[in-house]
Amino acid sequence: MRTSTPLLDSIESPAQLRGMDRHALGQLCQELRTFLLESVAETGGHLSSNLGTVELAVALHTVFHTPEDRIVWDVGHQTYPHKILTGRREAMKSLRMKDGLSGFPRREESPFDAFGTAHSSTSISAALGMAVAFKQLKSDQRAVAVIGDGAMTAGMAFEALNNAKDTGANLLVILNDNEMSISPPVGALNNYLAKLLSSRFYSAVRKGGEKVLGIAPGVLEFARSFEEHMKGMLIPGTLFEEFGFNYIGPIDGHDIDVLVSTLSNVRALEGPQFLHVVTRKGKGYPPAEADPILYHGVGKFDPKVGILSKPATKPTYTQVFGDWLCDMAKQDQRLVAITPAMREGSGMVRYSREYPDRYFDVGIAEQHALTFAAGLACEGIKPVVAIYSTFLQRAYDQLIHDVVLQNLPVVLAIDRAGLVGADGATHAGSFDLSYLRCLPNTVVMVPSDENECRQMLFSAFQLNQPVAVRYPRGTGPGVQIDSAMSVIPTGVSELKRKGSSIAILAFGSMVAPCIEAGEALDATVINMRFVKPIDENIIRSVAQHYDLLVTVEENVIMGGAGSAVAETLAKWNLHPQLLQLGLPDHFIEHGDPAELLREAGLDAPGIQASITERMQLNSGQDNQPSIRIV
Ligand SMILES: Cc1ncc(C[n+]2csc(CCOP(=O)(O)OP(=O)(O)O)c2C)c(N)n1
Repeated sequence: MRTSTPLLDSIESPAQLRGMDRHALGQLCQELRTFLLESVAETGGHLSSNLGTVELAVALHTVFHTPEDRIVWDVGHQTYPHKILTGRREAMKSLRMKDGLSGFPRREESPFDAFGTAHSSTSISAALGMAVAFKQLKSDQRAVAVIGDGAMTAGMAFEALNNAKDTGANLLVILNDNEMSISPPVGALNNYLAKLLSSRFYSAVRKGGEKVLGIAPGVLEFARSFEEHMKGMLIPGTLFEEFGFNYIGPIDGHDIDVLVSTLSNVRALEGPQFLHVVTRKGKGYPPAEADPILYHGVGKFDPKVGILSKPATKPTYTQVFGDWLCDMAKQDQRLVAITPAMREGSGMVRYSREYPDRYFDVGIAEQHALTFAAGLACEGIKPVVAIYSTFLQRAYDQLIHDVVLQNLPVVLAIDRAGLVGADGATHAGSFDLSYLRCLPNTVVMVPSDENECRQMLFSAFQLNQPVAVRYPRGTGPGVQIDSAMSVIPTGVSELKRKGSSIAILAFGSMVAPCIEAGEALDATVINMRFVKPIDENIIRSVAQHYDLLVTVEENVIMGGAGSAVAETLAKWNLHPQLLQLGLPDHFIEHGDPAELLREAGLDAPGIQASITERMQLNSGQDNQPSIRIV
């Protein structure tokens, strides 16, 4: 039974907020927080960060003339209050479900979603682009970037800050500082922000500032110059002032009065503004305040009870990696592990506790993570970079220029390869096989089950060159995992099933459904194990002995593992029938992972159906030349 939220229920558009008195806005925030909690508890999704942005979303939509003024939410995982206020309250039921609301802002979803985000630290660049466009168009529209202290650690955020002053555009950057990334924040910037927050001087200025910013604009200039003067006397300009921003804050991001009055005044200021807002992750829901990491991303739960620990099931690939990492670190002192701010998601919590001196959370800094690993490798250390497929995209040049070109032994443990489900297209690992296999010096392995994943990670660690092991989100077939580790010979595939006329060359997560399809079709099934080097011997052999070769991968067909097979056939001038199955040439949106795979035709019945269809097509064209997709 949902708590009643009469005021919130009456809001169909943020324009309605603009005439509301402060008391009503306070009431609205309360109802919004209640609705948010109950709604996310029913659907699952991001919780802690959204509980922290309730007042900020209300204040922004009250003060700024959205959607004409643009709000760009960094990462966008904290936009549920914004979605609820902008006509999507009812649709929250369908959050992250197929054909339902996205968990992130999307331009096609609403005119209030000014910019699509999900990968972090893009907001300042995008909002700056908008602010400069408004300047050029002589429009008085405003552009606002809302960025967390975690997202602020990425180089790209600073590249944008660095560029802003010269443009002189009316950009407002709001730093939503909750002193947390997903896990505790890392690095010097975090220490610096903590200093800004704890400084008694700033507390004083803040109190003064609240008053100052609440009074008439005429007095504001005087007050600001007084504040500038005070700052100059006591401490040098803040880092953000050195970048040419007018720094304001820190202010309490849960005090709707302070937020509305401050934002109203800031909206009237010209040039780049930087507002430091302090919020609490999980605000208003004690279990989430106490454990914001656990409540960062949640499944369904009962808010009265909180999240209960789940009974152990078969291990996820992430856990298989985390266990291997600890075991390998024990065996080899040279191992260090690096994560770009994804300790929990990458299964590294135990490792971080057992090997704190050989554990590096570098912040949301994938590019740095790769080049940092390259430097370590130059000096004989053996770095393992744990990274999601989708986030590795960001470090592609560092991978090529710093790691691969110098042939440095860096192990990439690539998680969330293939479709990821509820997070949708922004987080899908659809491209890594294509963008990795074209790189010289690189070995690319695709485990088909948990044990093979462990053995491949071990094998990768023994090689003296760049190696990627890419594994999917979630659990695998659930095979027994050998604690003993042995090397899998590079570039050698494994016969899984012997059949006739059809040979299925399966890659990674697709081996299990291919075996099922192979049973039904009496096809030979080969676990290819390596995308690079591809097993040329087996491809040459099956090309000569089977009527139809089928490649199956959880990666885009273009340039992927099937393309490696096609290139091998072309190289040896072999022309068997070839059917390439994999992800299509369009983005696959959010939804249930199994359903998405089914839609892509990559479950066992789908694979079987595609092969059958091809066989029928061939038999109907007996006198025609063979169709060859090479
Ligand atoms: C490029 C990139 N790397 C990693 C992530 C995964 N990620 C999502 S939210 C998040 C933490 C963001 O922290 P912060 O900006 O402080 O926001 P908060 O959740 O604390 O509100 C991370 C690392 C991402 N979205 N994009």
